[in-house]
Formats: sequence, C-alpha cells, structure tokens
Amino acid sequence: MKIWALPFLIQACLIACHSGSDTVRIGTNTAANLTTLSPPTVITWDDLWDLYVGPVATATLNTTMAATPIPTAELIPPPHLNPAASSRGQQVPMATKNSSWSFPKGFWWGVASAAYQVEGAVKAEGRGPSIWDALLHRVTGYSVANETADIADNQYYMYKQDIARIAALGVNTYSFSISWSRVFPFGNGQVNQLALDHYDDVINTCIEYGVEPSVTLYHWDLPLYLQNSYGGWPSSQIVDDFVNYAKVIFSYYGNKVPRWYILNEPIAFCYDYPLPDNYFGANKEIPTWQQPYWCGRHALLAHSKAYHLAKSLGINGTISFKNNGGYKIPLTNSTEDAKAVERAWDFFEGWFANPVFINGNFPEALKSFFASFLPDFTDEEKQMINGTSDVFAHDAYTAEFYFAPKGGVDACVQNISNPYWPLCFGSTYNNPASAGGWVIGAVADPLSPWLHKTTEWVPAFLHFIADKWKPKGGIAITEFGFAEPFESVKTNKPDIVFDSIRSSYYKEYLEGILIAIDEGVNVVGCLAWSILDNLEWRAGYGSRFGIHFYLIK
Ligand code: GBH
Repeated sequence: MKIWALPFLIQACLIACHSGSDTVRIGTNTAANLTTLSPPTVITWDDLWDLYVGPVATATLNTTMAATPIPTAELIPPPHLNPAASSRGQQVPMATKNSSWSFPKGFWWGVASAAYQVEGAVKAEGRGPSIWDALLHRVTGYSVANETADIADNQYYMYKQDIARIAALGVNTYSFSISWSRVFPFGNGQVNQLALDHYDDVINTCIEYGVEPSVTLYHWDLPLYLQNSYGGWPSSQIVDDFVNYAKVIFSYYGNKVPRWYILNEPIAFCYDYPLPDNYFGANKEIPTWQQPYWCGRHALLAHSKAYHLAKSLGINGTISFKNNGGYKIPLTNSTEDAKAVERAWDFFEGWFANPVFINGNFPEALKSFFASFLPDFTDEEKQMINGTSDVFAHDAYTAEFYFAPKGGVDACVQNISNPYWPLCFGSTYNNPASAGGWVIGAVADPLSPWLHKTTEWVPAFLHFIADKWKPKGGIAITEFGFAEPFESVKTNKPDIVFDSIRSSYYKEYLEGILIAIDEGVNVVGCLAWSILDNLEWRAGYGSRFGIHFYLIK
C-alpha cells in the first residue's frame, strides 16, 4: 500500500490476486536455427520467441480479473505536507496561499502508464515479441538487475481493478499505450483480433468508470520482427508499417478516445539506437552514430502521416506526439553558456518541436550537422510535417544546467575531435563552484540519477515552451513524477508509502502550473507518472515512480 503523493489524492493499494494456469501458445513450433533467420526467410511466431527471447515467465493470475470494490479504509489521504490545524498538536509551519489560483474549466488531469512497463502477459493471446523482450531477456546488464517485463504489473489481466482505482482517486484521465506487437505480432501483416478486443475493453472500462482514455500508439515497444527485418526506426521502411498500424488503431477506436499521442518521446527512443549488436538482424548499412538521426527523420514522417490519416478518418480527438526533456538553465551568465543552452534546446526538444510547431524543418544548428549525411526534407514533406500537433505535449520532469565546452560552442562545432562534438554543449546538475557547487534540487532514486526535484523552474519552463513553439492548443504536461530515493530497499510498509520528496514534488509542481496559468500560459492538463510502480526500462523495478506501491517480486 502506498500513500498518495498529492494532498487531494487518496491513499490506496493494489491487490495482487493470483490463481493458476498456463502459458498461451499459438502457431506451429517449427525448429529453426539462427543461420536460416536472415530475412526474407519466413519464420513463425514460435521461432521469434524461441530464438530471440527464450522462455518467459507467466503470472499465476492469467485471466481477466473483475474489479473489486475499493475499501473505504484505503481511501484515507495522507497527512498534509504543511498541516493546517492538527488535532495532535503539531506546530503549524508558515504556509503561503493564494486563494485566487484555480485550474481552468476543462483542465484534465490523471495518471499515466505504458504497455510494456505494466502489462506483463508477454506471450498471451498472440502477442509477438518486441525489441524490449529481447533486450531484457538476452542482453546481460541491459537492465541493471536483469529484470524482465514478463509479468510486470499484470495489467493485461488486472486493468479493471486498476481503472477502478483511478476512478476512486477522483482524477478524470488514464493515459496508457497500446502494444503494437499485440495488434500486429510481426509488426505488419495479419492483425490479432484478440488484442483489438482487449484494448476495446480497456477503453470501454475507462468510459464506464467516467475516466477518459488517452492512448499512446507507440511507447518504445517496437515489434521485434521489424527490427530483425530492416533495423527498425533507422530504416525508411518503418514509416509505412507504422502508419498501417496507426490506421488500424484509429479506425477501430476512433472517437471513443478524446486524446491521442502518436509517439512517446522520439528523442529517447531514437537515442536507444544503435541497439546492441548480435541480438537482432540489425540494419548494417547505416553507421551506428547516424542511427539516432535517421530514426528521428522517420519518426517525424511516420508521425505526420499518421496525424493526417487520423484527421482524414474523422478522428476528432486531440492528436499530438509526446516530446520530452528538462528545462535548460545556463550554468553561468556568460554568452557562451547562453549559446550552449540554445543549442541544447535545438538538439533535443527542437529536433522534433521545430518541424512540427514552426516550419516543417529542423533547427538550423541541426540542419548543418545533418547536412553531410541526412537528406533534406522535400517541400512536400515539410508541409506534411508542419502543424501536426494539436497541443504541445511535454514529458517535463526536471531541469539541468548547461555550459559551453572550453574554447566555446563554435570552435567545437568545427572540430570533430572535440570530446563534446557533435552536441558541443555539456550539462551538470550542480551549481558552479562560485555558487557553492550545490545540486540543483533533491535527487531521485540512484537508479534514476537524471531526475532532480526542480519544481521552482516549472513556470519558467512553461513560459519558454509557450514563447518558443507557440502551440495553438496550449501545453499538456503528459508526464511528471518522481522516484522516491531508496524506496526499493525499504521493507516497512508505512515507511515505503510515505513519500516526502515525491509529495512535495507533486504539490509544488502543480503550484508551478497554477502560477504559469495565472501569468497567462495556456496549460490544458497534466498526467502523473505513474499510476503504479512498474518496469522502469533499464533501471528495472528498483526505481519506483508509482503513486501506488506495487510489489513486483
Ligand atoms: C519517461 O521518460 C518515459 O516516457 C517513461 O516510460 C518512464 O518510465 C518515465 O519517463 C520515468 O523515467 O539514463 O541518463 O541515459 C522520461 C525521459 C528519457 C529520462 C531517457 C531518462 C535516460 C537518461 N527519459 N532518459 S540516462
């Protein structure tokens, strides 16, 4: 059981109910050996699993579980951070309050997850493997403790219970993602009706509970077969396969879904390239250092094609992609550090936000870096890409200081042997020595060292996005959250569920949003990451972002 991070939220727990049964298997089990696997050899669903992933664990609870009513004893909020009056006689700390602040009408808020991180049931009902099944099963050390997502939170079977809890929180949105390799076990080709039925029920259950479903089409779980056949996102072949998948999803669920996110954090999944050698039939033609940028090009083409397709299908929900990255602060007030900050926005957020929100093309700094290897977008492509987000969706967790390399940004750009090339900026969590070297804010769990509590920068961050990319539909914070340090080493439940830093992170972050709204920034909604502890990718289960505690092992 875990205490809610937000004062207005409630205390609750997830009950893991387990009852027995076996793995679901489909297809024919054809013996194959690795030497016959180079495309275009036809391989079966079993081959994909057996050769590239191996045996997977299954949960004992493996049929859809009905929701059980949430006991009122579990709906008791935690003590307030700054208790006003207390029956127990604590002293009341000074607290400032501005009673005129309020969220605008129509502001939505809720909780988020992603398919691979919470579903488990990886071989159930025909799901094909994704690259992450192979990465976590086969690549030793890819996740810190070699944990897999075979069972994870078992949400594939327990979604009704999870959605009942979301409703009990009093929030109005659940943001989850669809697993592409459930719907297309091979990424393309035959559709798996069981998967479509499953997500239909997830969406319907949300609606039944008065919770609006937000759907992300792609949260990093690329069908393994597509990585094997042509190297995944760095190949242009991904574009049509993705758009074909998007078409099935948009056509099937259509206007039941008020908010769609086509891609989650292309910066993050493109920088996962190159994937480790020798586990996939990888794309050898593209030099490894270029792969993130080819991925970015195809992500933009796939996103924008899918966006236009959705509009042409009459989808009337809000459609965008989720960008990500922290607020960027110059380490010192030098002009070089200011340049470094500008370049960092261009290389990260601007990589995707400039094309979509400004002019269909990359920022100048990126264009000149790409010039020697990446084709320019054609005029038609630029036109297709520009304007393809109805809202600026940002996963905005944290902030960091940026600085120029010694000798300055421009000299670095000209010198490929500079250790900072090609980015030509550096970043740090610590203030300069002249300011005492203090860290920017409290650090999260050691397994998520990139995350610091920097909530005092939230208003500046929101202003920056509004001023630079001028999103017509406003800004949505599609993920924010915090991994309480060392939670996974605690054993006493009351200690585990009492989240000091996470609680103040959420409270002060929301205050930051209110300040920005009060100052005229159009912020339309926000989503806490995450509804429950889950598989934190390479950090495994040790870094816990859930506002519900979930004991995975
Ligand atoms: C989100 O990404 C993801 O969408 C979500 O799946 C995830 O669970 C959540 O954050 C919490 O992490 O290890 O130093 O190379 C947030 C952006 C991008 C931050 C990748 C961490 C890796 C930093 N993330 N980044 S590092």
